[in-house]
This record gives sequence, structure tokens and C-alpha cells, in this order.
Amino acid sequence: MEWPQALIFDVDGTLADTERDGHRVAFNRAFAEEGLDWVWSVGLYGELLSVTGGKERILFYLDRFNTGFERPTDLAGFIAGLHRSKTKHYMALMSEGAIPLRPGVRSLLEEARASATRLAIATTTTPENVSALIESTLPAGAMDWFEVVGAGDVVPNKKPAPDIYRYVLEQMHLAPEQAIALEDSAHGLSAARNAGIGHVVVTVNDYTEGQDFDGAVAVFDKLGEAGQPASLLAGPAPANSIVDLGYLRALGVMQS
Ligand code: XBP
Ligand code: MG
Repeated sequence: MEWPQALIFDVDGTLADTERDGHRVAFNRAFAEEGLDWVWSVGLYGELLSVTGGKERILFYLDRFNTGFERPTDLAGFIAGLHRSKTKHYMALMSEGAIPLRPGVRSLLEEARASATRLAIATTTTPENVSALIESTLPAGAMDWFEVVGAGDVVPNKKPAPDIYRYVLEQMHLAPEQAIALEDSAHGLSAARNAGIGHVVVTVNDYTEGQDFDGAVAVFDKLGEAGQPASLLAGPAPANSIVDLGYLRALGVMQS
């Protein structure tokens, strides 16, 4: 059987640059709607990204950056409500087509489909946000391209914990050696590696460049496509400066 059997994609930062102009903006809209004077700037949001998960990130913000805030008695309920509002704003932003897929994502997905390589998603964000992004950027029915969508609170611990990758592999009845993970962050890389996935390809973005990607099989600035070649930051170079299925398959041969 052809290797890899599956490609498991992270969402935020990997499929699309959703953090700065998607999640961050949605958080700020939710705060304003709830009458809070909190504003997460581009810089502050970069620091907040050290914690994955929106609800977890709000709590981290209060603990570290807004200690003077008078907390309601039901803090967890308050945060959950804020986060629901944030999800609503995020979905509205996506339906306006606010964020495109990163270069090379669509072509790699289509190539995988054409060759019956299985596709899945392993993300920290909510399932609604995943569908909102996929539906606004890919043809109708594209959610069905993904055999498993492992998202959000379906597992107890978010990345860098390996839970979401373990969940996806289990659902697909795959061993970790049979899959490649595609990630954009050190937390995502750790999650995949700790689930036993030896082949993790990283495409960095403004928030994650400069992180430690030791343990990744290759690191690029993007997957790349015709007219927008990928720049190699670490690992073996692709022949045509594009991270396509042929390149990913060759990674398995090189490593064995
Ligand atoms: C991305 C995240 C998420 C999003 C917010 O993780 O860290 O927390 O920023 O999503 P990944 P929610 O790259 O693994 O998808 O607010 O829906 O939790
Ligand atoms: Mg990510």
C-alpha cells in the first residue's frame, strides 16, 4: 500500500492564516458585544497564542494580562458564554470569505483525493469553525473530503498534548507511522510527535516563524504552488519547490 496512507492537517495557521485576522478579530468583537473594554492587539495576541484553545486563552489572559478584572462567581460559565459569542463572530467572518487557504493547500488536498490518500483534521478549534472555513474556501461538500475531523473539546487536553492526534489515528484505525501531519506551530508539532507521528511537515507563519521545530521532518514558509514556490527552512528540498504528494511520499523513502 502506498505511503503515507493519510495526511492529517492542522487548521489554524496551516490550512489558512486564521489567527490574526480571524480568531483575534472575533475575540475582540465578542468582548465589545459583551461590553468589555478588552482589546487584543496583534502583538498581545502573539503572546496569548502560547496557550491553545479559545476558552483556555481567555483564562490565560485574565491570569497574566488582566489581573484587575473583577471575576464573576461562575468564571467558567462566563468564559464559555464569551467563547460562544466569539465562535459566532468567527463563523460570520468566514462566511464573508475573510480568509483564503494558504498557497498550495487546495492543490495538495486535491492531489491526495485523486490518489485515494486519506484526509483528516486535528485541531484545537471548534468543529463549527472548521466547517465555516472549509465551506467558505473549498467547493460544496468539501467537508466530506475529510474522513475524520478531530476538533476542540472532543478530547480532554488540547495541543501540545497528543490527545487530538491519538483520537484521529484511532478513528481512522491507523498507526502513527502510516500518516504525515501538517502543522504550523511548535505546539502542533509536539502534539503530533507525542502521538507517535514521526513525519511532521511544518509551514510557518508570522506568529510561528522562529519557534523551535526540532523533530519536524521538514520546515517551509508555505506548501507552495505554481507561481508561489515554497522556501525551504529545514529538511530535504523538493525538486520543484512545491510540497506536493510526490515530495511527501519521498520523505518516507528517505527516512526508512
Ligand atoms: C489553534 C488554536 C485555537 C484558535 C482558537 O489551534 O490555538 O485556540 O486560536 O480556537 P490549531 P477556539 O492550530 O491546533 O487549530 O477559540 O475555537 O478554541
Ligand atoms: Mg495551528
